[in-house]
Parts: sequence; structure tokens; C-alpha cells
Amino acid sequence: MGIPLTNIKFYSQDYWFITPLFIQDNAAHLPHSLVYVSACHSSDNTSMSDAFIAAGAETYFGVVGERFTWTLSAIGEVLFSVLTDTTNFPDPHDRTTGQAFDAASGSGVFNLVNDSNLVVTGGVIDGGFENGGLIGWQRNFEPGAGDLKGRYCGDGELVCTPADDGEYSQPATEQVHSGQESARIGKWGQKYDADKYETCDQSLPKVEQAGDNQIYQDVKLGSGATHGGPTSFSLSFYYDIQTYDDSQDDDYFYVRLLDPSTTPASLIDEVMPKTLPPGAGCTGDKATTGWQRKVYTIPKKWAGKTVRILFGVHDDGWGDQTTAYVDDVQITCGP
Ligand SMILES: [Ca+2]
Ligand SMILES: [Ca+2]
Repeated sequence: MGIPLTNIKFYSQDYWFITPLFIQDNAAHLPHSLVYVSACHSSDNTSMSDAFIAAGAETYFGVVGERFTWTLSAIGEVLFSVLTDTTNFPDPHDRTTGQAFDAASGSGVFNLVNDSNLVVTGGVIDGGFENGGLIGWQRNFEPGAGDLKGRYCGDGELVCTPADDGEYSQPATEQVHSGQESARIGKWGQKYDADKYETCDQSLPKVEQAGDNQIYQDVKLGSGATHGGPTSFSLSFYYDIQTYDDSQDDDYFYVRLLDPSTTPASLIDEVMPKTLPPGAGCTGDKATTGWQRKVYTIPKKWAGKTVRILFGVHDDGWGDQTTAYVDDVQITCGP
């Protein structure tokens, strides 16, 4: 690869050193990066950190003095786990290198240079829904304007208000793609009883909501793509729609990409339009899609910006419920 050996110093066969000049000559492109150099003396002075920061790095972790190799490896593991563990810092804006440094210090050899508040971005928090409480996700219910409000009183007497406006999205264990849990969007608690009424269009009291159950998360995308890095981002997830309804016009699952910088958040694109598996309705049988994978490309122009990923289920309030399980939500660099 044409390494300029003049910038690497060899001291016997056992020791060799990379000099700041090597970084200056070879690491010309490190925008918004966090650099951890697990090498002795890498932070004795600022010459090495200066070289990385000049190349675009935001934050530099180095070592003052000498430590055993396994000590440096352990420090690296602690740093990585603090930066990626969402347990203590579910909000990515709280999960900064500054806090990581505080948590990882104590060995006396760890040194942080430059930006102590670099936000580690680009990841979906709890995309596998394994943290037991939709951590990182917001829940919402939008009552349906044109639908029944989902409440009946007595035999066939429709009471349009108050709507059943509880937020029914929650972690689920009965249907998972991987791990122990997924997210279940929408109310899902009672089989459609087709025999209870004379026609399919009769509704079952208090069973189905009328409106939209939603979960969403705002994710800041990395800015590397604006500097010639990845050309786009890939959003992927698994979904399993289950329904007793028979019409995509009545009930449906959908996924949207939104711009949360506007009020209300504006639509960027329909990641998945209205979707409902065929085959249910009137019979009391359930229709499902089974687990399906969806991959969607987020264009490069959103690099460095925050986007909202929203999963929703619309129910029409007639008693034939629809829900959707979602699991393994990821955003990765590249198509
Ligand atoms: Ca899971
Ligand atoms: Ca329905």
C-alpha cells in the first residue's frame, strides 16, 4: 500500500512506532470520528492527537505512559461498552464520549483530547426491543376522524365519545423475530367473533380501537456521507402483520420516514404504504404475513440530519382487530 517507512520507526524486531507524520500523510479523511489508540505513549503529548484531529477526528483517546497490552485491551472494551450500552444512556445525545471518559477512567492512563461531547450517532436505540419497555421509542395514538370511535353502549347503540384512546403499543413476547421480545403495535386482545352478529359489518363492542397506534424514534444519521463516505443509509426491519379485518381500506400497517425538525413532523417518504395480508374477514379466521424483511434506502442528503422512523397500525373500530409485530430495526451505512 506504499507505506512511507520513514514515518514508522523500528526499534529491534520487537518494537515499532507509528509517528504523527504517518497519520498526517496517510489519514487524510476522518470526519466526525472517534479515535482510540490502544498503544503506549500515544497521549504523552499532543503530537499524535494533533495529527488525528487535523485529519478531521473529533475526539481522541490515547494512553499516557506504558501499560500492559491486556490493560489497554480492557480499557478499549470498557469504552466500547459504555458508548454502545443503551441501559444507562438511552438518549444518544446523553451517550457522549465525555461521559464515557468519566465511566472508563480510574486506571490513570486514559486520556481524552479535543471534543468531550461528541455524540455517537447513527444507531437505532433498542431496535431489537430487548430492553423490556420500548426504551428509546415514543408511543402515540391518533383517534380516527372518520372511523367509529370504538365504544358501544348496550345493544347496538353507538356512543361515539369518548374514544378509546389508550396507547396499546407495547413490548411483546408471543411473537418475536430474534431475541426475547418484539414490539406489538395496536390493540390485540380478542378474536373476532363472526358468529355473534348476523352480518360481517356488525361490530364487536369495545374490542377494536378506531385510529392509529404508532411508535417512533428520532435518529441522527452520521455525517460521513457528506464528506465522501457512505453514499446512503439503509433502514431495515422485520414485521409480521396479524388481522381479523378483510379490507386494506379499513385496517393497515404502514411505515413512514419523517422530518422531525418541522412542527408537525413532515413526511419525507412512505417506507411502506398501507399493507394488510389478504384472506381474513367474516370468517373469524386470522390472516398473517408471517415475518417479512423490509429494506429501505435513506438518501445521502439526510446525512448529518435527524430523521423520524414511524411504525403505525390503523384500526377502524369495527371489532376486527389488526396488529403488527416489529423487530430488529436497524440503520446501517451504505445501500
Ligand atoms: Ca427482538
Ligand atoms: Ca378493523
